[in-house]
Amino acid sequence: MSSGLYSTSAKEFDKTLDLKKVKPYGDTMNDGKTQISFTLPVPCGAEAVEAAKQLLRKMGFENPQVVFYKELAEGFTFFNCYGDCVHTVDFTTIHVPKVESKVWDMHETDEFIKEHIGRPIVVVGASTGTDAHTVGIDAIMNMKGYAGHYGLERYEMFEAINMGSQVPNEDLIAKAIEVNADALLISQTVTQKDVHIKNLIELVELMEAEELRSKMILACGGPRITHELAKELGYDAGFGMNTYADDVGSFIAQELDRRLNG
Ligand code: B12
Repeated sequence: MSSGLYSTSAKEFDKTLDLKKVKPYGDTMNDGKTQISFTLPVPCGAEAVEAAKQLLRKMGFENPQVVFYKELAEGFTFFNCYGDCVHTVDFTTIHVPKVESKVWDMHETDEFIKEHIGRPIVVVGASTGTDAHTVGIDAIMNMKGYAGHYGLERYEMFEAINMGSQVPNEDLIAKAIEVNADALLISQTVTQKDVHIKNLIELVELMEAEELRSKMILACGGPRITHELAKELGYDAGFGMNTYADDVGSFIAQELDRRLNG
């Protein structure tokens, strides 16, 4: 939803909303009500609850309340808490770099490819490196898709090859050369010790060494991926949470058209 649409509907809902001073909404506008959960490495009990409340105050929450707590394991306590956030952000100054292409559904994208490219677009996808998470790349590529949005395998005008997970960058590149891919789709879920950055950079370096980088569209995705990060790492686009095949499919179609037809 665009910020413009959001501001219109929320302002209609409550005239006290000031987009220059936005804070969390709970029961009433500007109440700052926030739910937060965390674990402390202390034994479960009254002292643990007091420690959680003191921490909430230090985090900037007024009226801190622990509404649920439970021992996770000996010496560890998990908390669900509420507090009133006193801080605000200026929503009107926020600018987030995003993929700029128009988002179409499967039929619109297929029609565009027929008309402008005239042949199926070949896409190879994988979850690379040690990353074993397959659900994200499957959501984008598999026939059944995700949340009611068909995946690229379902498209008439995409030839989609999903290599699965834990695919070494070298194998991905070999497949891309074998099938003469137009685009590569990389999924990265695990970000511990920035392993996703390492894997993503390594792929770009290998492609550059093979003089392939400019010949293929390169997009990555995952829960911690942003378009901004992807661009920084040398990718053409990055997609985060709540992405569907519609987003990346229409991006690839428009980008390939731009490259082939100017
Ligand atoms: C299922 C799961 C697993 C399963 C994976 C099974 C499988 N076949 O995929 C198993 C049990 C194997 C697993 C293992 C591990 N996991 Co795990 N796992 C999860 C879990 C619960 C769900 C992930 C998921 O499927 N999400 C649903 C999909 C649809 O969402 P998504 O991946 O974000 O994809 C969407 C977008 O990101 C985007 N997208 C994704 N990829 C791409 C690619 C492109 C090209 C595009 C355009 C878009 C796109 O589109 C998708 C649809 O909208 C998450 C926690 C959570 N609730 O998210 C932890 C989580 C991801 N796992 C985590 C961890 C730490 C691990 C392990 C390291 C645990 C361990 N110590 O062994 C191992 C790592 C194994 C490995 N070598 O990779 C952490 C990652 C933390 C981090 N930031 O690094 C999480 C967040 C859990 C946590 N809170 O700690 N895991």
